[in-house]
Amino acid sequence: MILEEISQKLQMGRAKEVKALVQQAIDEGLSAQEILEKGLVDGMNIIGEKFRNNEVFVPEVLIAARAMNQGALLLKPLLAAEGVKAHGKVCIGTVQGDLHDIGKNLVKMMMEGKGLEVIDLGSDVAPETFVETAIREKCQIIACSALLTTTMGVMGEVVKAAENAGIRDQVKIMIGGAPVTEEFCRKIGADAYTPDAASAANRAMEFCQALSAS
Ligand code: B1M
Repeated sequence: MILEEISQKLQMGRAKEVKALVQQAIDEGLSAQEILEKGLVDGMNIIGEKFRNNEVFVPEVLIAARAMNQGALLLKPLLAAEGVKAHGKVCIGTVQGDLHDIGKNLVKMMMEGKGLEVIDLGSDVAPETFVETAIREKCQIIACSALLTTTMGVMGEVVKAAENAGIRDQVKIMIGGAPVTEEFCRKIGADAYTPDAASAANRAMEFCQALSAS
């Protein structure tokens, strides 16, 4: 079945083949949502689980994500036309003073793989930029990454900036990155620490589902 084939080729990182199969599925009359969820997202979920279990590593995830993006590009206009709404909106960035963005990019890709809309603020992002973006774009989640012990403190400033802007009860603040811990998360008053990209995406989905149910 073509959707299974899309999922498998995505897991193998075969961007060109994924793109061609997605086009074939569109031509055969499958809906964009079905192609997205049962083909692309399915493949990305499997890669995410394997990554979490150390069965595949960063390069495999990056090439799978590239294949996902190629396929998703073809679906984007169709999804808009079908009126498929994203499951939620996240703004993500690496905090001020920190230029490490590989982990952040993986988190972004996994979240997109779950059907979330992700605004990527890049790296070296000031606390106010996270908060202003969340307000302007009506994000349910602010997601912060830090790789340096010297920059992880900025995550506490993001929490404070959200409090000062009066939006703390309207956004969930998620944090992660190699030096970050659950204890640190509690200390700064953020909502969730997750150790890897796949669990970050799962938790973001849980937050968005809970918010849309309330
Ligand atoms: Co730098 N660097 N680096 N570096 N670098 C580290 C982080 C370091 C541990 C190396 C070392 O000394 N052993 C060390 C930090 C020490 C510390 O603070 N404890 C370090 C240092 C010191 C520095 C500089 C200060 C070096 C210097 O100039 N003297 C400098 C700082 C620059 C700056 O940021 N201002 C620097 C620069 C760089 C490069 C630019 C050369 C490059 C970054 C390129 C880039 O990102 N575009 C770089 C790299 C590549 C690394 C290492 C080698 C690899 C980091 C990486 O990408 N890992 C790193 C050493 C190491 O980790 N072995 C190191 C792969 C990535 C997939 O993992 O980002 O941890 P990670 O993401 C994971 C999880 O943490 C999690 O999910 C991902 C996977 O599932 N995750 C989240 C990440 N964000 C999340 C957010 C979430 C949830 C989960 O929720 C929102």
